Amino acid sequence: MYMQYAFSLATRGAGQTGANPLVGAVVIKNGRIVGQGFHRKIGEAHAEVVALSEAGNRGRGADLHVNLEPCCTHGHTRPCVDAVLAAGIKRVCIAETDPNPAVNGRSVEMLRRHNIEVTFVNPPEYVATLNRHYRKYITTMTPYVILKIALTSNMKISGYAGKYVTREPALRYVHALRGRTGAVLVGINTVLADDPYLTDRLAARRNPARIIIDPRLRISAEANVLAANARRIIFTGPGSDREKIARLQTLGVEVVQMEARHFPTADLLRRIGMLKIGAVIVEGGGKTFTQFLEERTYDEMYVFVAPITVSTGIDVPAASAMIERARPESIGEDILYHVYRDN
Ligand code: AOF
Ligand code: ZN
Repeated sequence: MYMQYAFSLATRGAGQTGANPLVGAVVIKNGRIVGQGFHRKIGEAHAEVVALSEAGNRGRGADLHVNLEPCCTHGHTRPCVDAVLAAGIKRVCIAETDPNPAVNGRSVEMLRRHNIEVTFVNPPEYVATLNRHYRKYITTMTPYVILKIALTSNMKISGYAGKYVTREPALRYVHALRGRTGAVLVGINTVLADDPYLTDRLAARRNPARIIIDPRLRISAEANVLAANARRIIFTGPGSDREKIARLQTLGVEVVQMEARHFPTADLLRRIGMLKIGAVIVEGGGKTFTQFLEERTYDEMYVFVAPITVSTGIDVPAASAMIERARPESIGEDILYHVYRDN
């Protein structure tokens, strides 16, 4: 029960923790909650520290329930194991060890060496999914990649039918997905054609970081996607206009210059990982989507199909092949195919 509660606290950090995990912690003394917390944002206090400081002296002899093994590393913050020892906690219940190679069971050993009981609580079903993004990132140093595309029923990316192919509630679904993922990536063609905002309109505070692939730096400084309500990152090629780069930087835009105009997605993902982004949703257009698909550098894919047909528009044959092995699900009038890449 307490672990379930720790999980629900952990999910409150979704989309905010960047390269860090989702962690919730509860301190229990004599059957009562005396402290609780979650990891709000990368760079800020860890869940255990929040919960333990709320508990204060009541932490002596108490149990700590936390979904992830406490850390023993010095990063933005001091090691949580030290805080656990200092607080006089008697028992630590965890759901999984920290897949970070720098932790990975070391804290469990350390706690046991200090005669603190460590219990693994049989994780309910969703423990495997809770830190799926983090597990990929921390073991590969590249972000978890979600592909998302909206197609007409004749499998084209609409060339003219307006910005939105799908409608509510599929749009709402995508906004929530952006908020949970924490970063959105698009190619420059999509920016020029649609001038999208790529926000999480459901929770403006959680606007995802926005990454734009723009080899020739064709973006306008006034593009909606560059609105200063989140982190904005442009990947460009060699030889892009230096003055324009400087101007974008004064607007707070991060500009990364790659060695070539065309770069493999694997290189791109390594660079995104270096920016401490743990998960990204690739929202097109067709060329960007197809490149990730063909280079097999994605982890999960969402294809929305709307009940309209267009005669022009970009064909995405790779998407039609993928959805053949997916189970369709209705989202309002649209159909969603959700698949994981099979390894
Ligand atoms: C926990 N509880 O709430 C988090 C943990 O740079 P830092 O100090 O934020 O440390 C990041 C590392 O700490 C991260 O890679 C992971 O191993 C752990 N994150 N651990 O016990 C938390 N956020
Ligand atoms: Zn920690």
